[in-house]
Amino acid sequence: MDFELTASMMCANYGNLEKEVKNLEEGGIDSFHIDIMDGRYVPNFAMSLNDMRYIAGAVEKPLDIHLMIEHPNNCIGLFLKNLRKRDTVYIHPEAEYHPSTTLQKIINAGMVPGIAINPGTSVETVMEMLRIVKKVLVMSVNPGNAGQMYLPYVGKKITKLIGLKEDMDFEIYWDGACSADKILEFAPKGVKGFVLGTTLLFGKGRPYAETIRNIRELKF
Ligand code: S6P
Ligand code: MG
Repeated sequence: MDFELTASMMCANYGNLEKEVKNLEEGGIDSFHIDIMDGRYVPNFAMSLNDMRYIAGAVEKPLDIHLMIEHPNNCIGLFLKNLRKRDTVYIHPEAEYHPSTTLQKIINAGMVPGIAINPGTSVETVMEMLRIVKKVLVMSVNPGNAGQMYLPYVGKKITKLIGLKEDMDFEIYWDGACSADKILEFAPKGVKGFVLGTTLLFGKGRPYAETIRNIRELKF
C-alpha cells in the first residue's frame, strides 16, 4: 500500500532537535509537519518561524507547514522565503478574509498550496478552493494540541472528499490522533498521507525507524 508518513514536530524532544530530525529522516519518514500557532486562531503556541527555518536547513525531505494563525496573508512571505520548492503550506480558510489570495501567493512562490479543514468545517464551504489546492489536510481533532481524541464524525467528511479528489485534482492528508487502525481503514480508501504524533510515533521509547518500519509493514 502506497501512503506517506509525516512527523508532527511539535511532539518532538526539543532537548535535542538535531538528533530528532536526523533519526526521523534516517528512519524513513517522508516529510516533517510543522505546526505554527499564534495563540489567537488556536489557544496555544507550538512551533515558530525559527524552528521551521532550522528544520528546513537541516533536512532533505519536504516540510509541511500547517499555519494555525489568523490572517496568514499578512506574514506568509516570512515563511515562503525560508522554504524549498517541494514544501507544502496549509492555511485554514476560516482564518483569512480572502483565502484564495493567500493560496495564490503560495503558488506564485513555487510551493505546494494546501488547506486544512477543521472538524466543524464542512466540505461545501471550501468547495471552490478544492480546485486551487493540491493537498487537503483533514483535521480529525480540533486544532491546537497534540494528544487529543479522534472525532468520529470526521470519517463521513473524508468519504465525501475521496469522492471529489480525482475530478478536482487534490490529495487528502490526515492530521490528529492517527493510529494504526486509522491507516488500515483510510489508506486503502484513498487517503494519501498521515501525520504521526503522540498516538503512534513520539514518546514511545522505541526507535523511530522501528515504528516507521512497523507501520509500512501493516497488513492490509
Ligand atoms: C494539532 C496539530 C497536529 C498535532 C498532531 C499530533 O493542532 O495540527 O498536527 O500535532 O495531530 O498527533 P497526535 O497523535 O498527538 O494527535
Ligand atoms: Mg498539524
